[in-house]
Parts: sequence; C-alpha cells; structure tokens
Amino acid sequence: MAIQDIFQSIVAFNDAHIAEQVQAEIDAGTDIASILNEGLIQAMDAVGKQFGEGKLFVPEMLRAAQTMKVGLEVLRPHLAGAEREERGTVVIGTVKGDLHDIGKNLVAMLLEGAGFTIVDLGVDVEPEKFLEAAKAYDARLVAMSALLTTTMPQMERGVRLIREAGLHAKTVVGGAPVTEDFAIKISADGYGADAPSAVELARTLTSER
Ligand code: B1M
Repeated sequence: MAIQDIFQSIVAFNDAHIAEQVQAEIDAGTDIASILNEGLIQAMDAVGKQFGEGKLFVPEMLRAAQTMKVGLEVLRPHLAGAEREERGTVVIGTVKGDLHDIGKNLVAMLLEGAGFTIVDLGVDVEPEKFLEAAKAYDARLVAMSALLTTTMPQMERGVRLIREAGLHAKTVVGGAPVTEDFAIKISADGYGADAPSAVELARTLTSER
C-alpha cells in the first residue's frame, strides 16, 4: 500500500478499497498531513483539472468526491479531537447556490480538532440562515465556504447581515475562488487559504474578543 494507491482510487472514482488504503497508511505510521494532501487533496485537484479540460464530466466528479469522502471519514478521528480546550462555537456552511462540501467538511473537522464546537449548516445555505444560527448558538465565528465564482456574492450578503446585527461573531471566508482581497472587500474578519490556515485564523480571531 502507498499514498499513490489512495490517489489512484480517487482519480479512478473507485471507492471499493479507499477505506482500507487510508487505514493501511495510518497503521504504517505515515504522516496524516501527507495522506491528506498528497493522497486525497492532490487527487481531487487532478480530477478538477481533467473536468476543466473537458476530459471528464459531473457524474465522474461526483463519484470521485464520494470516494474522497470515504477516505476523509477514515482520517477524521486523526484530524479531530486532538485538543480538548473548549474554544466556543463555529457556525459553518457552504453558501447559497453552492453544493461543494468537501473543503468545508475538512475545515469543520480541523476546527473540531482544535477544540471548537461545530454547527454545520451543510450546503446551499442562505445568508439569513448563517445569521439565525449565529444568534441561536451564540457563535464566536461564522465560517463560509464557496467553490464557485458565481456564489461568492452570497458571502458578501452573509457578512453584511452579521455585521448589521451587531453580533460578536467574527466572519471567515474561504474556498478555491476566494482571495484575501475579496475577503477585505466584503469586510470579512478573515480569509483562510486552506483548512489549517482557517484554524489558525479561528484561534487568533476568537482570542481577540
Ligand atoms: Co464542481 N467545480 N461543479 N463539483 N468541483 C469545481 C469547483 C471547478 C473549479 C471545476 C473546474 O471547472 N475545474 C468548477 C468551478 C469554477 C468556478 O466557478 N471557479 C466547478 C463547477 C463549474 C461545477 C458545476 C457548475 C459543474 C456543472 O454542473 N456543470 C457544478 C456546480 C454545482 C453547485 O455547486 N451548484 C459542480 C458540481 C460538482 C460536484 C457535485 C460533482 C462535486 C462536488 C461534490 C461535493 O463537494 N460533495 C464537484 C467537485 C468534486 C469539484 C472539484 C473537482 C473538487 C472540489 C473539492 O472537493 N476539492 C472542483 C475542482 C477543484 O477544486 N480542483 C470543482 C477538494 C477540497 C479539499 O478542496 O473544496 O477547494 P476545496 O477546499 C480547500 C480550500 O478551498 C479551502 O480548504 C480546503 C483545503 O484545505 N477551503 C476553505 C474550502 N472552504 C473553506 C472555508 C474556509 C477556509 C478555507 O473558511 C471558512
């Protein structure tokens, strides 16, 4: 077994062996970050590239995503639960119109591991729902993910609603098309380029009060 097998399962959209392949790498003592980055994430990037080039289509992309999810679930206990200090609640979701959830799930898992309580609103989340949940759970942080250029404006609405409501919750945005400049432009409190940096940011923002 090797990380390459995990990569291959995803690019071949084959979820039959991915759980045992990931488990075998964990058992062999392979660095968890390497399994995640070189096995799972790089494979999804390869799938996205082929989709962009018109070499594969949505059904294949969906099966690749399903395969990645199976692998990610095996990694979950090793990503989450490392720190037990309670850092407050994070409301997280993928914005309205957007169904991509793998990156959002990864961010949620790492935040959980860092000691945050996670309220996951899922995908296709209306800006108003972020606001409602932030109020209902007295959230320290509202984290919004977008993978489509066309759904990024939903973040602006979400951030604005939370600011206008005067909540103490900070807002963090991220996802492949999102940039630091965009986050500044929409007055979000922060931008996470990837899941680990979203966690670092969450730690910093919630220790600021
Ligand atoms: Co879609 N898709 N997709 N897709 N898809 C992309 C995003 C795309 C770049 C593919 C391409 O053209 N090369 C392209 C978007 C172009 C654009 O707008 N810029 C695209 C498109 C066009 C579409 C459809 C419109 C296709 C169609 O129907 N014609 C359609 C839209 C559906 C919708 O949402 N309304 C669509 C559908 C789908 C599937 C449903 C088939 C599937 C998603 C399944 C699922 O998520 N459950 C899918 C997939 C799998 C992808 C790619 C291949 C992979 C995304 C992924 O999961 N990556 C993607 C191409 C790519 O990204 N290379 C693509 C792995 C994941 C770990 O990375 O989510 O980027 P990512 O998360 C990263 C960072 O972005 C960051 O942390 C993670 C890493 O640590 N991050 C955050 C994410 N959220 C964060 C939040 C933060 C901080 C960091 O703070 C809150």
